[in-house]
Amino acid sequence: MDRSQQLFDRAVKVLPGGVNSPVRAFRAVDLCPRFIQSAHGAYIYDTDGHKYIDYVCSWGPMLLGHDHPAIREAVERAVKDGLSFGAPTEREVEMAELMVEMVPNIEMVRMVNSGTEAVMSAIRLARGATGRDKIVKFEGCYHGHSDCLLVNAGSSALAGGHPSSAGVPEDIVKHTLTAQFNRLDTVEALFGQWPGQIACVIVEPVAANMGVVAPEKGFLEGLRALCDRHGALLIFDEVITGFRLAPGGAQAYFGVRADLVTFGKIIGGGMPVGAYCGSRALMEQVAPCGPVYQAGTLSGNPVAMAAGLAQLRYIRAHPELYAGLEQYAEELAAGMRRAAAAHHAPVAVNQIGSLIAPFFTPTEVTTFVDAKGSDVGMYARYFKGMLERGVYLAPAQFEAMFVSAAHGREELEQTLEAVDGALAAL
Ligand code: HOZ
Repeated sequence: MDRSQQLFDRAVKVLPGGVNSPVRAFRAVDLCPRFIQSAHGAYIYDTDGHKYIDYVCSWGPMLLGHDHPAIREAVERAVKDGLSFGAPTEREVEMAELMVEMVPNIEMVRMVNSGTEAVMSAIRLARGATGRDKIVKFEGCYHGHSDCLLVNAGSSALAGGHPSSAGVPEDIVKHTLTAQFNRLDTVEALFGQWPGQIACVIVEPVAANMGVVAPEKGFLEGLRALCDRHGALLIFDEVITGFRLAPGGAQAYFGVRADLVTFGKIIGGGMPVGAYCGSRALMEQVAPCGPVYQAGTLSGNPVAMAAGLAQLRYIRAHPELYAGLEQYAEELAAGMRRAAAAHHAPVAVNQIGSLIAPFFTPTEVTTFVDAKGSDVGMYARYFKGMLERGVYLAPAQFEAMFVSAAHGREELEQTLEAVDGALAAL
């Protein structure tokens, strides 16, 4: 029995499903999860000494690859000064200044500890600022695990068969309205049905928790126009797209303005961090300036800020890295399509920036309905084939593949060889 299996056998006795976050249990691919020992550059290493090219990248934040020296050294320096103070530090100011400089349309930042917290707080702020209760989200979009957003959610909520969670009171979710991603008419209908009652529309500008689905031309612009017309706020959940599509995130990439923007792990360079941001007028509604309450001892944690600052400073100094990320992802996606055609495998490969998702379906995937139509059993077999060939993918269909700046020519060729072998063996 290998070490991962031994650890998993112990884990299931003391952790629900053997894990601290559902997708890691590998249930969607019907395997024992690999327990990870370490990671460096484009690679992760499991406790059994196997080496994998990593396309999970901690679900996105390892944009520069694992164990990047600039981030490691910044963390080592910060640790020497102390781990947590529950009081303001210079790094928080530097971090907020840097974010305001890099991200369009934001003037103020509130740091929190995760994407879930950021989004939950942004929704509270949108409701507080507009005096309205209803919110619009998209089916298959995932915004963390707060009560009002666990309605028709994506990611592991979807893969595990519980897109709307038990334990969430009907009274709370009655204010959550769901529309269809890339279908503006469904949003327009909700505004028609609930005039003057919708506080905000929240969207992942690229849906990346149903696989990866890019916004069609005009979709984000249309959301902006609808929100303006009806006095609602537009929230971009940039937990995945922030600092990944571009240094300015999806607002910069697509040229569409959001009223509030939420970030997650990527601004911590791998440490637990999140933030919600917006105009001064909106953000000054948050306590202690205004009546919207939100707080946290670990918010702006000095070690997490050091890691995040190092990552964002590196990105700002090396904007050329985005062209490299995109080129890698384009070549990988093109190679995956070629391999699928050669093996007569029904695969639609979606790619935008450094995000990729293969869907096991013969039709193109532009909506959640299309994504849900893909063959998850086939994805599971493909996942296993890739793992056996040294490539670590997301262990569920409804997730993204993340490329890092540490992925190079060698990794690209090895991955494409693995794709060829895994598709041939399906
Ligand atoms: N919800 C995350 C994927 N979209 C997974 C979090 C994790 O297991 O680390």
